[in-house]
Amino acid sequence: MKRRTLLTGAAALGAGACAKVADTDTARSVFDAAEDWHRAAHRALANRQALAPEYAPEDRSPTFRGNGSLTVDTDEYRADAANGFANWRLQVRGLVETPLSLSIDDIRALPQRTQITRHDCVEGWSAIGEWTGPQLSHLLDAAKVKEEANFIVFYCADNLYGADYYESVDMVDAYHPQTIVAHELNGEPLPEKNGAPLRMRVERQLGYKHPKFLTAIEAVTSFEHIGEGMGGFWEDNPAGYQWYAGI
Ligand SMILES: Nc1nc2c(c(=O)[nH]1)N[C@H]1C(S)=C(S)[C@@H](COP(=O)(O)O)O[C@H]1N2
Ligand SMILES: [Mo]
Repeated sequence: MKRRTLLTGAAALGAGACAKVADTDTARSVFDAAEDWHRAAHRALANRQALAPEYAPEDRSPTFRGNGSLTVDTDEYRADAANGFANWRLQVRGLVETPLSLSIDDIRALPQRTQITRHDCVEGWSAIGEWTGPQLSHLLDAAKVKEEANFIVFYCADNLYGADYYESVDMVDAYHPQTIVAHELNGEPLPEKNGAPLRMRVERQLGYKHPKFLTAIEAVTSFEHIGEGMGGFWEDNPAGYQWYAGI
């Protein structure tokens, strides 16, 4: 959490230290530089924390297409689906004080957020849908993420072109209010093609950063050791999509 430390440091300098050290020209220019830097950093962070546009119910696309994996091609998934996903568990693990293993009922019992947003796929299509689920921040707070965690990694049940789908985001996106673990689309349980029973919505990012068929959430310092080390399925792929896909 270097960024947080730096922000705190700059804020502390701005708040207290100035009165004592700003008596010389040198100290003054150092102080001004810190002030400028702090303002710029704060502006950048505020921009990352801004909400994605939300839409009205009548704006929802008549059908929300499925893209990439449309199911999970395993007997286990078929059995889970036939059973209403009663056996599905979402693990919250890694750099946390209290690892969690949550059922779909556990997920439904948390405070819920519903948001109607536009999904933008890098391949050039968009759709508007209404998503419901708990904010990821609730799960992270319940598990008590440790200070040294820099990223949250999402693991999925599906394998696409021979690699397991996964994704990762930084802590700004992880704690963004519109980052939710969705179990409903347009008021219905998530359809299989859209990632049943759980998928992430990371509304300030392009479509490939919204992993479907979610099985685990892991807090890490670095994602170098996961997959090919680039932080996600499409980032690892020769197609080479960017890790940061902010919109
Ligand atoms: N597990 C998993 N998640 C995934 C994908 C996938 O193939 N597998 N495709 C991604 C891409 S590229 C997009 S655009 C969206 C598509 O979501 P949808 O199927 O609900 O339209 O899911 C993303 N999440
Ligand atoms: Mo996509």
